[in-house]
Amino acid sequence: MYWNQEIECLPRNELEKLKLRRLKETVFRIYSFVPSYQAKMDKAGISPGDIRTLEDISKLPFTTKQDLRDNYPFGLFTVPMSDVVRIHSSSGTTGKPTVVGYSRRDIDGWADLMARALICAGATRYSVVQNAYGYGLFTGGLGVHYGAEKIGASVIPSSGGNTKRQIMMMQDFGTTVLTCTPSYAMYMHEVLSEMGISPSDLKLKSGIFGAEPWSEDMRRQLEEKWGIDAYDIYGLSEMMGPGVAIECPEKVGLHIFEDHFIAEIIDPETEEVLPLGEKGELVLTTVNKEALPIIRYRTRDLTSLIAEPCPCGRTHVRMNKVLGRSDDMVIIRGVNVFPSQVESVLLNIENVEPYYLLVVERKNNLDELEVWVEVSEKAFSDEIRKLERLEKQISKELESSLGVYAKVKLVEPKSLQRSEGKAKRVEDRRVL
Ligand code: DLL
Repeated sequence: MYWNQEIECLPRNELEKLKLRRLKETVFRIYSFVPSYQAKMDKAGISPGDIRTLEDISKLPFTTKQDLRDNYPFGLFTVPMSDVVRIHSSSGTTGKPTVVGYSRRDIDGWADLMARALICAGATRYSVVQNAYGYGLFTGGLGVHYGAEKIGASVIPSSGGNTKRQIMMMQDFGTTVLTCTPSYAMYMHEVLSEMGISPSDLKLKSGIFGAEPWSEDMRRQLEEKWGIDAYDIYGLSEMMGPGVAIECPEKVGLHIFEDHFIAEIIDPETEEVLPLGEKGELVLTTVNKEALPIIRYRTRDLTSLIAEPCPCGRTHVRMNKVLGRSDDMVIIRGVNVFPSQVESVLLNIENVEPYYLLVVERKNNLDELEVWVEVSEKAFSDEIRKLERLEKQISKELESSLGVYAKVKLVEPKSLQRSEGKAKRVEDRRVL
């Protein structure tokens, strides 16, 4: 049930002491080795010695993605390159990619965290883990891989793509745990059905899905379609990769591994720290990283923290499912809309498939949202009148849930692009 019960169930007061000790060390380390962060601290009039309590963290300056870009590629590392044993990098769709580095100790620590995460989500040494997160510069593949090996599971490093072969391996190798993005798990199920295979012919018991936002409704559909338990795993390259937080079988919030990361929630506008339980932007600090420690990283992910103890016995704070990234949020006539909200509405409507795209355009200086929705084969063969009725129904339900009008465009079954990794949910056609 636990990989490291002592740490995971550490009484809060001891956990706080451990966090404070490690925070002080981290601040000292960065101040000594990272000139750009030292300059920021000097400018804010704060020195490492000013961190005396955990609350003092709020005095420290933030780190943003821009800081990583400004220091591209290795400017924030606190060890010489001879001590760096691994590099990962984001795809960098805009501007320079962000580059992260790991020392031997970091890689061991990450493997240990991922071992804790996988066990937390019910995997064991008897599991056959098919790891369909991409291997390569993306942290998903190798991150999960090391943790799964560490717990002694049998790992199939299938990586993303080649979906028919994935399913063949699932059948032939007796996969019990599938790890991939939720959108890829959905697509895999579509291919499984096309191949005429029933999930009951497989040994699959659970899925550990993350790397992109997904709604509770998506969880319900994945669990029903596959006949599995679906767990949410969260992480980001800047902190390490997957394994920052994960759900336990209670499935109410993701435990943040606080002996490695300190979490705060801030108001993204005012940058004020919000009281526990309030919704805002997640800010994370690494307190056990060697090569690339990062203080108060603005994740841009919106969520809230849950302080109540969890029945599973873990004492570490939980975070709610991430609503979305502020980068994916579209503002339509002043109303903030996240793809995951649209997803929740769509997945509760009959004859709608779990594939959709938000298209944003600017017409006459006004932003307009169009939601492209795939309909089921059955609905598609219906008469036009019925399709029009469905379109109106979706539009009405979207409006009542989002608080803003969105035009709905029904599209043919299987016409929207399928995802083998992170799904693209927003197409921004505005020329700004
Ligand atoms: O996506 C690491 C990862 C790999 C996590 C595999 C889980 C599983 P990045 O590519 O750096 O790292 O992207 C990080 O993805 O800031 C979130 O916006 C989003 N994200 C990751 N996990 C979740 C999740 C990996 N469970 C960015 N729910 C983060 C919602 C998630 N969003």
